[in-house]
Amino acid sequence: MKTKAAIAWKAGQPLTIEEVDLAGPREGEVLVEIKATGICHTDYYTLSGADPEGIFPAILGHEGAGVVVDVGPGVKSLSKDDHVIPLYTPECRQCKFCLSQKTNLCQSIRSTQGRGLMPDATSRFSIDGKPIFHYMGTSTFSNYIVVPEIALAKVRSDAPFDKICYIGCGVTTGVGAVLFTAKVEAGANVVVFGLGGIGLNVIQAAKMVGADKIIGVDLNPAREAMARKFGMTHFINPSKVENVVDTIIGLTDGGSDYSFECIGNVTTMRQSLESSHKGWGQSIIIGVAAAGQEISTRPFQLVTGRVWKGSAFGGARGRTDVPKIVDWYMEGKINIDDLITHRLPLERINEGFDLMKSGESIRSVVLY
Ligand code: NAD
Ligand code: AHE
Ligand code: ZN
Repeated sequence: MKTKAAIAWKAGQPLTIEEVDLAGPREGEVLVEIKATGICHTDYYTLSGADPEGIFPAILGHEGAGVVVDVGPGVKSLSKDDHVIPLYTPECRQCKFCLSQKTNLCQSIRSTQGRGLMPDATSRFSIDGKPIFHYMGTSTFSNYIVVPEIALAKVRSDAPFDKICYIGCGVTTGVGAVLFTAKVEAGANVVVFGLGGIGLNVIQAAKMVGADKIIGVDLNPAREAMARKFGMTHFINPSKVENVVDTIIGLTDGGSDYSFECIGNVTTMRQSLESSHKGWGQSIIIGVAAAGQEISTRPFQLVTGRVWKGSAFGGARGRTDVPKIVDWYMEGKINIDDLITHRLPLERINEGFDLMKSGESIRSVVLY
């Protein structure tokens, strides 16, 4: 069949809208019509050329929601008309990682996914017979996609696609990092570096679990008002204070209990650790840093009890946890609507990237 998609032909170039050939679902695969997709900073990161796994030409996008159109042989858990959210972190429930119950990082299809291919090492997308690569196993900047059954969360059918698409990455990443990775407890002091599409979700989850101080750090002063609305109690603009680490330590009687880096900058990653409380403070790295970047600190920071941890997709097991997060949204427990600041047709997707770069948008959602 044909599908309309935004193609990334080369790093650093705007996407172009084209008609693409899409081959049907094979064994264990599902054809999905994407109804809406968010634009995450990670899409921009890969398009910029900074992603060591970035390959071109590709169809980017990993924050979508849609409807099952057809299923391939052997698919048992999904059928036509089911509402789904594609998962860049699948959940096979069979690999060593899934069975460990210690991580959400299912590895059953990770190596082909990282090479822009389906699990059988081929692409379903092509133009004039030449393959176009998939991205993060999802490629939600295409109106129709083929994905493995294990990479789809089935969700309730009364949830609006234009809002729950954001649960496909940003909401789950931020909320999950608080609930599943850090397990923040009531009364804890929390610091959030970066108040964008991820950081604001960290803030709303910190408020939800009853954190005491919730300190936000961002260079963009326009982020303060929105962050306060979501539960931030103190704002630090790094350009307005002499030393961010000392300011946090001063506000928190010795350092944060939990600190979340939601920028992807190795300097703020270090600040996130070093402003954590001696003996127990945890710094959770969510931001994705460019190829070649490395983090550093004095090992004494770790010897004296601070912990550096990472979180991918909020530590969420997609098929199990994503439907619950959709329920939380529908029950009014989490606010998604106010974070979606812009809505665009696919034809204007490049404007969505511009709005992110200029700091004007929190999330732009593309509607098909
Ligand atoms: P975003 O662009 O919406 O937000 C980034 C925020 O950081 C902006 O508000 C910006 O003003 C602020 N900022 C930038 N440089 C800063 C600095 N030096 N000091 C203080 N503030 C600064 O991006 P997003 O969509 O929220 O994504 C944030 C990061 O999280 C990206 O690196 C993205 O790739 C990553 N990410 C990781 C996961 C994961 O699973 N680990 C999931 C989604 C996104
Ligand atoms: N290809 C990148 C990996 C970037 C990365 O860490 N991605 C996160 C999700 S970001 C979503 O917006 C992730 O899930 N990581 C775990 C994994 O297996 O990729 C790079 O830098 O190499
Ligand atoms: Zn993302």
